[in-house]
Amino acid sequence: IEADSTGSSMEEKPDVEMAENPFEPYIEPLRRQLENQEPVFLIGVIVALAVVISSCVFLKYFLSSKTVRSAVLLVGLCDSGKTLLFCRLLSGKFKRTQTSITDSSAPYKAKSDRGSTWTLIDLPGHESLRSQYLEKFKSTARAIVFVVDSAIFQKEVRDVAEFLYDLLTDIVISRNAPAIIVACNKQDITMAKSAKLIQQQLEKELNTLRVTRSAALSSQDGSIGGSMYLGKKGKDFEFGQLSMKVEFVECSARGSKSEDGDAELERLEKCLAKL
Ligand SMILES: Nc1nc2c(ncn2[C@@H]2O[C@H](COP(=O)(O)OP(=O)(O)OP(=O)(O)O)[C@@H](O)[C@H]2O)c(=O)[nH]1
Ligand SMILES: [Mg+2]
Repeated sequence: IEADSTGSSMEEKPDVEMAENPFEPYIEPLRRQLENQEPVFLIGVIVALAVVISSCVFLKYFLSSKTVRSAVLLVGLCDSGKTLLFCRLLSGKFKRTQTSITDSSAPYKAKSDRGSTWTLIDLPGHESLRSQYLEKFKSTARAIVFVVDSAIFQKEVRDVAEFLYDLLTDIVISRNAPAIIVACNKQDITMAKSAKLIQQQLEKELNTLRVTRSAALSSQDGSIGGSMYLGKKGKDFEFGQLSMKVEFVECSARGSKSEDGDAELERLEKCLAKL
């Protein structure tokens, strides 16, 4: 039985090969045609093919990089108001919140004529979670809303600056250069610091941090361990020196009329409309 079955399969083999190559009758005439052509014609065909292939590769890369970076991240220290801002931006309504332990996301339609839709993502601010969530979403960020509690800014300035430093010197973030919007939240509280003052104090604090942190930088291109040098060497740090645009806006996710009233987010919404 074994000999029989092997014998029959060997007999069938040439038939299968014939059937598998339907282009066989065309190959020989094509080869003859090509042999008769001028070499210049052949080079032209090869160049044209190369152009078509490289255009396809370029288009695929260009389109995918455009579509992937459509996230607007809400980041900041614990209790700065990210989750309330997230709710207000999406529905306009007030919501009681609890400290976030995971991310949440939803489509956000910008208030512009174009009406682009971005994915708004609320990240947890807790120290032990914030870097792992930033790592997860940073490459998709079209914009990063860095939320600051303006009412207790003085007390938190060092922590705020440290977090912002990590974010601004991140290699992926500085390469993609998403818009950075520093939302100086809780402006309804009387003690709240203004956006201008927060910007000045952060520039000062980041300047100091740069001295302590950059002592660790050694490589020639200024990058080591996934971080870049902040701003321009030999000059006091200013946000204008960065590759990304950094804007400071005042807002209040709670609003001056507390839970019943509307939030005050016009300037933040305007920034998001420009993306
Ligand atoms: N007065 C005032 N309170 C606010 C404002 N925004 C948020 N809050 C309050 O601040 C507290 C913290 O707000 P959340 O939105 O939960 O803060 P969060 O940044 O998400 O905090 P984590 O999830 O822990 O990172 C809540 O009690 C909010 O009601 C604001 O603009 N003004
Ligand atoms: Mg939260």
